[in-house]
Amino acid sequence: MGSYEIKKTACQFCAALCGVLVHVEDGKVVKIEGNKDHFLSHGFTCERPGIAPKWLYHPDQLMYPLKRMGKRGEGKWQQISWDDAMAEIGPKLLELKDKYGPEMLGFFEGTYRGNDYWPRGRFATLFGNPHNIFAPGIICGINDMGINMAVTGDVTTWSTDVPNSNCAVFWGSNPAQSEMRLWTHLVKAKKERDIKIIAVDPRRTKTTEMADIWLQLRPGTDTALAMAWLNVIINEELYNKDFVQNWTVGFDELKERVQEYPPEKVAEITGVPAEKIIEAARMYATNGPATMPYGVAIDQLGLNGTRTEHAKVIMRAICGYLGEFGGHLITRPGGTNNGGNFVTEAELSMMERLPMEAREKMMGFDVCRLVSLKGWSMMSENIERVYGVPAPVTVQIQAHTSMLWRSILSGEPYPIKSLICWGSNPMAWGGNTKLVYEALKSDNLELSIVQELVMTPTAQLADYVFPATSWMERDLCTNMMDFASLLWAGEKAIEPMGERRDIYEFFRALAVSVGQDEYWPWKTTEEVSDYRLQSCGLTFRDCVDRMIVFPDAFDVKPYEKTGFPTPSGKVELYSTILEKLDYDPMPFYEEPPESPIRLPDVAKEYPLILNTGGNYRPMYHSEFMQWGIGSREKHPDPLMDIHPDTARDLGISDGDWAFIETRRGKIKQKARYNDGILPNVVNCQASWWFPEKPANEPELSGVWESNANVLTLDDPECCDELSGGWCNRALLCKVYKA
Ligand SMILES: Nc1nc2c(c(=O)[nH]1)N[C@H]1C(S)=C(S)[C@@H](COP(=O)(O)OP(=O)(O)OC[C@H]3O[C@@H](n4cnc5c(=O)[nH]c(N)nc54)[C@H](O)[C@@H]3O)O[C@H]1N2
Ligand SMILES: Nc1nc2c(c(=O)[nH]1)N[C@H]1C(S)=C(S)[C@@H](COP(=O)(O)OP(=O)(O)OC[C@H]3O[C@@H](n4cnc5c(=O)[nH]c(N)nc54)[C@H](O)[C@@H]3O)O[C@H]1N2
Ligand code: SF4
Ligand SMILES: [Mo]
Repeated sequence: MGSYEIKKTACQFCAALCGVLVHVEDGKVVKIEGNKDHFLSHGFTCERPGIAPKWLYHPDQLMYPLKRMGKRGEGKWQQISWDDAMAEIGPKLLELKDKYGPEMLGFFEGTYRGNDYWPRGRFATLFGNPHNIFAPGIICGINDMGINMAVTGDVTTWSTDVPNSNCAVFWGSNPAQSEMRLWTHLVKAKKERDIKIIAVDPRRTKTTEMADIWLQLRPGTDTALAMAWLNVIINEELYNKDFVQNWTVGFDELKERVQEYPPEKVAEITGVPAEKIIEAARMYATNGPATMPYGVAIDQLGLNGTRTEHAKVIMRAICGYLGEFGGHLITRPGGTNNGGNFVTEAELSMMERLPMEAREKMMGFDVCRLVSLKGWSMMSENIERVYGVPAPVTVQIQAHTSMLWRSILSGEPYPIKSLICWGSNPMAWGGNTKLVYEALKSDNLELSIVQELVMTPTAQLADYVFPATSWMERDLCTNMMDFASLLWAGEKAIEPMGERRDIYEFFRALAVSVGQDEYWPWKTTEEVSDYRLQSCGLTFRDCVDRMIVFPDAFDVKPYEKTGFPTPSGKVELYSTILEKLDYDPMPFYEEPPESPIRLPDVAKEYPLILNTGGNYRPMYHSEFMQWGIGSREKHPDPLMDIHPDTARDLGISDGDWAFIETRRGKIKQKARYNDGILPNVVNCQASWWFPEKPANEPELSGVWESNANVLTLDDPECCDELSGGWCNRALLCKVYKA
């Protein structure tokens, strides 16, 4: 007799976590549809769940743990059991810890694909490791969260409320490709009620086409532009006077600072006419409630990254858009908005057990101070004072990635000897791929562990590769980003295939292998979820039925009851936390590190400005590159946007392969004519590799051919001083026909 079941969970192909119903026939996933009863997604899905069944059963999926037999990257593997592998790994980790200290270990994360970060946090704390987390998060929002927390205490950047907004600003983002659910809301809002839309982007996209105002700026000049908006908003008195008076400190200092950025001067820096700057600032400030979602381009500007985010936070605050529907909602850790409390991820990470001396060992502790444990400890005090629980830690902090590669190779400031990589492909995301490769190949690195779905170029260079469950094979219970009072739950649709394990079980196995057994009493995600929910009188199964716990978590102006979790209890326009961390307490603009103005001599050889990134469907970073599931068929080749006039001058026709070269290296992509990109700018897609090409050395599945990170810049002096973020945008390159 055949069986047919429908299982309730959330899609985890991206961070939107849409509620879905997974149809399972005879133990196999056959179809996925949106769940209309879901509190946030109401039945919406993008096209990715459509490719899920083919993806899940694709032959490239890993099923068993593997141990390297030959040299790194040679492709000689032996299947090994989890137990045997852990019996080798545990003693090795302890030996390295003994020799080099617990800080010798680093972790790679990606976009939080199991949506549970705390098992890594707990493991690191108990190991005595200063949370040496190296991840693209630092060029993707963690700096943004950090600056939000420093200025407002709350993380408001993710909880942007477009459906109720009168004006939405897309600054360095293109939701038409990157966030389909938000895009759907936007299209609907524009049809129904003429929501104002502003886009800030050097390149024409569907988002800029829909915008009422499109500011086409020179790449990397965003901080100057944002300061000019503030100049207009403050000098024309368009801000929310009540809010500024009652809920902020430092307004006078800010007012003085923005005088350095009159629109006329900023027009020269950015190339955007002064009238347009003024018009946009007025539109944002006078069409409230307005919202300004995060845009990842900003976080990838190196030097100027967090400073732009800083100016954006200030704008949201002084216009009175925090804690408002249609603006930016404030959610609180652990469900505290409505009295109920589940055990938060921060609590599960047991940070209180990590002594200050250990924390100070974090790679970059005194460098990227806003996001290292140095800044975190300062901010967490305020969070605990106001909310009674520690600040989120597992996605809120980050070590210095560009220091990491150098520390492996040079041993300075201390050597990283072992890496654990989970749900992440640094050979595709890391800035300056050549350096990433040298570090991952280096004999100085004594133990390299990857947990993956497929044999990525990164996994090909590891010592052990463990198979991971896809989201369809695991239970889900997470309060994503921890700050949210919401908690998502879902049940596995099918049992894990082969010997795949989820992140909890992966880190539990590692933990047991180094003697942390007593702190990991729960064997499965379901067991630990029951523990987390006990105090709410709920079980994991109850939550699967509800899908989201505490949907009433969004409170209007919750700060009126509690104040803001900052030292002063107010939004600190002049940030005392930044001041204490020895940063400028207010944002300012600097010329991008590799620009034609800063480096005119380099620009003679590399005359074009290079942006790398810009999402495209249905790929997710380096994922779904395999043929046969319906994604490569839609998007077979890597594409470079180039202005037709520029391309013709270079003898490049639409669709020609072209080389793109920077001082770091060269790749090739196919030219795509776009007469809406600035003529002196090209845009390359980011993390390409070709799973159909030969795996292992030297090709590593084509990771050298078209991966834009071969071109990107991660010199420590060019990185963001607040966060350590490196430069994927606003670089210098030359382009020629291949
Ligand atoms: N030049 C340039 N570089 C960039 C960017 C850019 O715009 N330009 N964007 C940056 C940004 S914003 C980001 S977020 C990063 C993304 O960087 P990553 O998050 O590392 O993304 P991927 O490279 O796709 O690697 C994710 C890996 O996780 C695996 N995976 C998926 N689901 C699971 C799971 O459930 N469990 C486990 N164990 N593994 C899983 C996938 O197979 C894939 O290999 O790239 C960054 N790099
Ligand atoms: N299809 C798809 N969707 C995704 C992902 C994916 O890999 N694929 N990844 C997810 C992740 S992890 C992230 S972080 C988000 C990111 O998604 P978004 O925030 O939308 O960012 P991008 O698509 O990388 O880039 C948006 C725009 O920034 C512009 N840009 C480049 N340089 C500059 C600059 O100097 N200033 C300004 N103002 N704009 C600039 C580019 O032209 C581009 O159009 O998308 C998520 N959604
Ligand atoms: S937007 Fe698409 S990929 Fe992301 S969670 Fe929703 S259905 Fe999944
Ligand atoms: Mo990202």
